[in-house]
Amino acid sequence: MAPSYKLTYFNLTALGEPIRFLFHYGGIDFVDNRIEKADWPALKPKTPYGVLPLLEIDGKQVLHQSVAIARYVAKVVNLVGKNDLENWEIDAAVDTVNDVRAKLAAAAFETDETRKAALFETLKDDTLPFFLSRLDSQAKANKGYLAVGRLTWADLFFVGILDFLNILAQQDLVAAYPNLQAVRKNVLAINSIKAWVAKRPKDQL
Ligand SMILES: N[C@@H](CCC(=O)N[C@@H](CS)C(=O)NCC(=O)O)C(=O)O
Repeated sequence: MAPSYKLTYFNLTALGEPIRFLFHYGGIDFVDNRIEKADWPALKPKTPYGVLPLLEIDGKQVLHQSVAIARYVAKVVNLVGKNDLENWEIDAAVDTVNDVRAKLAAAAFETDETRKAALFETLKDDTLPFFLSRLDSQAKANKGYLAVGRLTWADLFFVGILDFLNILAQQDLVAAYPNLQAVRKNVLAINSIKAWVAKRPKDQL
């Protein structure tokens, strides 16, 4: 019997969306369990590290850490590399996207307005051009994908989290990067992903 999956996250794209993309890509049923903010304080102490997302398998095992969960689901849906070196390339692309996320989050969630403005200046002038130009070259070398010259979970990870990164950055991060736009286009052209994006909750961030 096929395993049953329950993904618990907030009503956000953010860290949950790459995992949702992977399930939809593979045509795998899962419960998309979205926690209301009001219910979170009661649930938080019952989670392994006090954060979401979590993936429950067959009501028994509880997996945590969004990237590790995405990698697990990527194996289930066959979007991983063919050998260790390919898997390194895919993992490195995902980790680089996550480095960008961490830098954006540090600025976006800064509460001191002066410090926040300075962090956004550095992002605009240095950090974002540095990372995005390199990621764009990588996508060019891989013909519209982030790694190994074909679709992998790194692409679904990037496009799944991109809406959230754009909210943090207050801009479309790929606007000046045609090869990253190609990655987005390639992922959003996949029928199952297109269908999911068309029907997913609209009130989420
Ligand atoms: N490294 C963890 C980070 C998880 C994380 O920070 N989740 C946030 C939401 S994006 C959370 O649960 N925040 C609620 C809280 O800290 O109380 C992962 O990737 O799963």
